[in-house]
Formats: sequence, structure tokens, C-alpha cells
Amino acid sequence: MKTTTTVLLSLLAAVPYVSAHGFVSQVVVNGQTYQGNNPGGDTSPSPIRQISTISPVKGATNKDMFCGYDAQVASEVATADPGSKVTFTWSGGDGQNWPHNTGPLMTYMGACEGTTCDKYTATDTKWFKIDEVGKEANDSSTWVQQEIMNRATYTVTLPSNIEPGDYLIRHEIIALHLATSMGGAEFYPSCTQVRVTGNGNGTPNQTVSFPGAYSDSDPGIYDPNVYDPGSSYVFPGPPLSNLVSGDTGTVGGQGGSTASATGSGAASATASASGSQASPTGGTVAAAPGSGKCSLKAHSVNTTQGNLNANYPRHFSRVMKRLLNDFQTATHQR
Ligand SMILES: *[C@@H]1O[C@H](CO)[C@@H](O)[C@H](O)[C@H]1NC(C)=O
Ligand SMILES: *[C@@H]1O[C@H](CO)[C@@H](O)[C@H](O)[C@H]1NC(C)=O
Ligand SMILES: *[C@@H]1O[C@H](CO)[C@@H](O)[C@H](O)[C@H]1NC(C)=O
Ligand SMILES: [Cu+2]
Repeated sequence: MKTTTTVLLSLLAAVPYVSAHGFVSQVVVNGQTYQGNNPGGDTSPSPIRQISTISPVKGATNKDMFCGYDAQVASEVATADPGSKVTFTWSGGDGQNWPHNTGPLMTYMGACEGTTCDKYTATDTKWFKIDEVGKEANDSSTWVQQEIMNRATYTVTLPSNIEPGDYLIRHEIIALHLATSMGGAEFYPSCTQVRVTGNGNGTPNQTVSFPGAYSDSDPGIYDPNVYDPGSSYVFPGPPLSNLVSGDTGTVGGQGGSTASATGSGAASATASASGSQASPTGGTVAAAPGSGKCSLKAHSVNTTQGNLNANYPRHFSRVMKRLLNDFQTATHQR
């Protein structure tokens, strides 16, 4: 009995840890696929900086807001062109799907100044934002992150006029399921090293540092209304950079099917493509239903696709309940 109890106790302890968090497990840069290393696991050559745990960074001023927990300089630098697509795959622990569905995805770049990224140990990187996406463009209750939970990938486009050189791409999910409490937000930053070729001459007009760009009291980080279907989301951090390319962030289904989704990057892109001086959205979701303010492409979530995760919370509590029952039985029998 003692053994059973011990096993059950350790299962109870392990389940939330293994299941509830995650990391960037793969990137595709300009058509080339790169695997990431498992957090805390073995290290193979990769351009994705390896972190030590799938657990979130907590606290906006945490030093690991830079590139994730104990992020290590990676040995490879992926080759990219200005305007290259970069596709991120998020995974949970132990091969599970990404477990969260509430909160934004944001992407920054920063030059590995003075060296190549595989030798770049500095943490004073000057970051500029190239993409941000929150709720679905035509639906103020569903977050694009829900699709990541349903195994979709997320693709950003590098600025089309960016100066050549080595850059870190800091792609981040902020999971807001606990954000109704101050300090509840879970930060999942991830860094990929890329070498941009070409002869662009674009430089960012505004940069931030990590930690530094966010505060725990920012409206998009401490958000008492996060579950309010009608609330619009205020992105933390700087506005989208002047370097943002003309292409929108895209959600891709697993197994080839793709669907376009929209971020406010799209809004900015639309604005600049039409030659207007309109600034990017400055941190708010541009596409409140019926706002008619922008021509973002409509997008709906296919909830039957890659549906493992749509059932996850129910499944999870069922498992927990069974474990608890077993545990109680075991304890009583002892
Ligand atoms: C979003 O757009 C899709 C495609 O046009 C449409 O089918 C869906 O009903 C829309 N959803 C909402 C909430 O308006
Ligand atoms: C940089 O450019 C962006 C996009 O045009 C703009 O929203 C932002 O205000 C600019 N920042 C500064 C400091 O001028
Ligand atoms: C949703 O995805 C599933 C699986 O890929 C597919 O069979 C189904 O036709 C899709 N439904 C819609 C409405 O696109
Ligand atoms: Cu988590």
C-alpha cells in the first residue's frame, strides 16, 4: 500500500507539471526545418536557444524574460533573407500539445551586436517588435492561441528591408489564464538565432530591453477582464516597429492545411501598404467585431482539426479525479 500511495502521490505531483507548460519545439526558417532541444534534455545542434524547463517565466522583471529559463547560446545560426517566413511549433511537455489557449503571441528581433549569434552572450539586446496577435480577428472571445493548443503552427514574416546581420528572434506566448491576479501571467519567451542576408538598410526606430519592456501591472499582463468575451486586449511592450513587413502572421494547421489568421501586424501592414501614415495599432486589437476599422481577413477556428487539445481540460480533470479517488482509496486502505 505504501508503494501505491507513493506512486500516486508522485503522479499527482507530476501531472500538472508535465502537462501544463511548454516550449518552442521546432522552427522552419526560409523553408529549412530545425528541431529545438527538449528543455533540460540533451543538446543537439540547433539555432533555438535551449531552456532548462518547460515552466513559465514568472514576473515581468525576471532576468529570464530575455530568452526563457537559463537559455543557452545555441551552436547554429539559421540562414534567412529579408522577408523570409519563420514558422514556430509550440509543444507541451512529454509530446503533449501546447496546453494554454488564453493570451497573445508576440515576436521581436534584436541584433547580435558585435558578433555572430552563436557567440553572442550579451543580454543588452535592443529588441523591436515585428508581430503581435491576440484574439481572432472577427471573434472577441477566442484567442489565436487556441489554435496553437489545437496543434497549429504560427508563421511570421521577417521585415523586408532589414539590414543584413545576425539576429535573435524572440518569439513569445504570454499565457493569461491566471492573469486575473497580479503576477499570474505566464511568460514563455523563446529565442532563435538567424543570419539575415541581402542588402536591406532598414533599422528599427525604437527598441526595448528584456527584462524592462513589461511590467506586472501592464493592462495586457494583469488583466481582470481577460475572460470577458467583449473585452479588447491591450498588448504589452512597444508598438510594432517601423520595420514590420507587409505580411500578416499566419496560423497553419498541422498536416498541411493552412488558414490565415490575423494579427495587428496585419493592420499595420495594411496601413503602410496603402501608403497612409497611420501608425500601427499601438498595442490594441484592431479588429473588434463590427468595428469595421480594418480589412483583416476573417478567420474561424476549425475545432475538429487536431482536436486532441480541445478536450484537454475535461480529460485532465477526469484523470485528476480518478487519481484522487485512487489515492483516497489507497490512503483509506492503509
Ligand atoms: C468569423 O468569420 C468566419 C468566416 O467569414 C465566419 O464563418 C464566422 O462566423 C465568423 N465568426 C464570428 C464570431 O463572427
Ligand atoms: C516607430 O515606428 C512605429 C511604426 O511606424 C511608430 O508607431 C512608433 O511610434 C515609432 N516610434 C518612435 C519612437 O518614433
Ligand atoms: C476541420 O478539420 C477536419 C480535420 O482536418 C476536416 O475533416 C473538416 O472538414 C474541417 N471542417 C471545416 C469546417 O473546415
Ligand atoms: Cu503552463
